[in-house]
Amino acid sequence: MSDEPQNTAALSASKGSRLCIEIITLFPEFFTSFLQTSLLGKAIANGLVAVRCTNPRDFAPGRHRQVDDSPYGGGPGMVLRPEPLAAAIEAAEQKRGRTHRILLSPSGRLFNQSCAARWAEAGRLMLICGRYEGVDERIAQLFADEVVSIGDYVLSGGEAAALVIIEATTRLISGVLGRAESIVEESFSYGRLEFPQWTRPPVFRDLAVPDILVSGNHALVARWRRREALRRTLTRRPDLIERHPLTEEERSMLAEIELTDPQRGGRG
Ligand code: 6GU
Repeated sequence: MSDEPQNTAALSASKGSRLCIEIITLFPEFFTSFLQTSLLGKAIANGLVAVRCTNPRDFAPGRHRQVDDSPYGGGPGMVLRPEPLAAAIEAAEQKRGRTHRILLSPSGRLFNQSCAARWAEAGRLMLICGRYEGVDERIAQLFADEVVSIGDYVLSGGEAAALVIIEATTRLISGVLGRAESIVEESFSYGRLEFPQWTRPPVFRDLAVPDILVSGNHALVARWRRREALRRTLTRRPDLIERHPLTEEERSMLAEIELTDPQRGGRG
């Protein structure tokens, strides 16, 4: 009875890393290729980030190791029993230390960039993945520092949400990303979508790259990009404008946007 399945124990070293993520999951194999891939894989190999999986099934009693049961009060589906989850959480922390514990649930508060920024500094983070129709409420009461959802849609379990959170959080740890990528980062925090980008060829299927981007006038390019970022935000995410009101420059850009494109958007 091990709380460190071989496939994931090999993925990380937990001492001295900037962030150690403990995952409580019935499906540790879900994470294997993700954790070996690309920038995150490198960060783990370099010891910047450590990830450990603990499987509640390893702590479930009996020959059948049953982790779920039918809900009190009736209704369809199964609910995760509290004992195996509690035992998995406590075993991980007894071995490697207290964590900031996050229960993943569609009924949680919405995850966003500022959660990612906060958790990147937490040192030790625990992501508790639910499954089936739910998790016994006493797990939230006894263990969760936060209950978090990644959006208004339903997933069959917390595993895909954990991947999202791991990627968004670890890319904020210095050394995980290259310098160029970290600059792009900042834009979400100030409440505007990214400006559109082009690369070669200069014409693709009759669509040309905007002239200004090849003008060599850096100040004009920068202002044009701020305007196009505003245009996109107005069309696709008006809620961001409400939370981050227009600057004086942006108010002057509004007239230009309406002139250039009365429908403000269309495709793309
Ligand atoms: Cl964290 N879990 C599940 N099961 N569904 C979700 C979610 C989490 N976030 C959005 N939908």
